[in-house]
Amino acid sequence: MSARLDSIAEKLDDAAMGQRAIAQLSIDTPLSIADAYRVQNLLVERRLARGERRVGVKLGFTSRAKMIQMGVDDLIWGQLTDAMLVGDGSHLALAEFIHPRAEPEIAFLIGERLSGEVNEEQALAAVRSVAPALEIIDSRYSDFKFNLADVIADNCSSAALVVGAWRPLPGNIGNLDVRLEIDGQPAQAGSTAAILGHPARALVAAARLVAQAGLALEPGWVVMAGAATAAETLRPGMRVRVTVDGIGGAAFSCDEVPREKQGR
Ligand code: OOG
Ligand code: MG
Repeated sequence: MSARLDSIAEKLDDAAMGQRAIAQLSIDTPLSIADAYRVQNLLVERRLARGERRVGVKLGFTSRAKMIQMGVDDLIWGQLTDAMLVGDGSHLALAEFIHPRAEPEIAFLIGERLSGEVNEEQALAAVRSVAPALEIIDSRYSDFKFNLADVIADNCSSAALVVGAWRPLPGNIGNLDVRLEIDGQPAQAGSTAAILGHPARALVAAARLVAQAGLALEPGWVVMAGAATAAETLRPGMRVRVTVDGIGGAAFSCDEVPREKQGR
């Protein structure tokens, strides 16, 4: 293990734990994509060493809306742990994050081990159920500014996720309306078709990418397919809901931020 990469992982971990943004690495510590994934692994190892458990993976930048919002041009994947799970309908403590945003997604629950080169039919056959989901992303970099290597090292801005009720895969998930509401008002609208043309392709990509890292999508794991629309910045007291036609909804509300965290 490279001490240099581990010290970068430590810096990112400290930033997340202390809710303090750091400068993007590419300014003075540019990383290759391969090294960025090594840093991500070291970062996740730190979480596992604290007792967290792997619960799945997430895809990032599977939609044009997200690529455009963040100014990047390739698919990325990150790792999810149980500490990131937030119950549907519950409160999110904003003080635990730096500058969190929410985005509407769909989540797959893996029923059968999936890894390597698979086609869309094989990928969907390995799925036990599907759910509407909200991802809470929180870049550890100032102003949410990063390049691909930066964001990969930062475990793809993973911070928390809210997964709605699981249900069997409906007949066709290729073009379902996805809506994000804030305080009861429409904020973002899209379609599952925005996710790589069809969200099954996110599963295909996840199976291929984890295999390159010597892993598999394991039964019981969650795969977040990536946001169908741009993300929205969270503010104290906000109520956030996703609705995916034919799949259902999921929601959370933001707590008020304690006084000492205000004005950051
Ligand atoms: C990186 C994470 C991207 C998605 O769904 O596209 C992502 C970020 O936007 O900070 O989770
Ligand atoms: Mg996401």
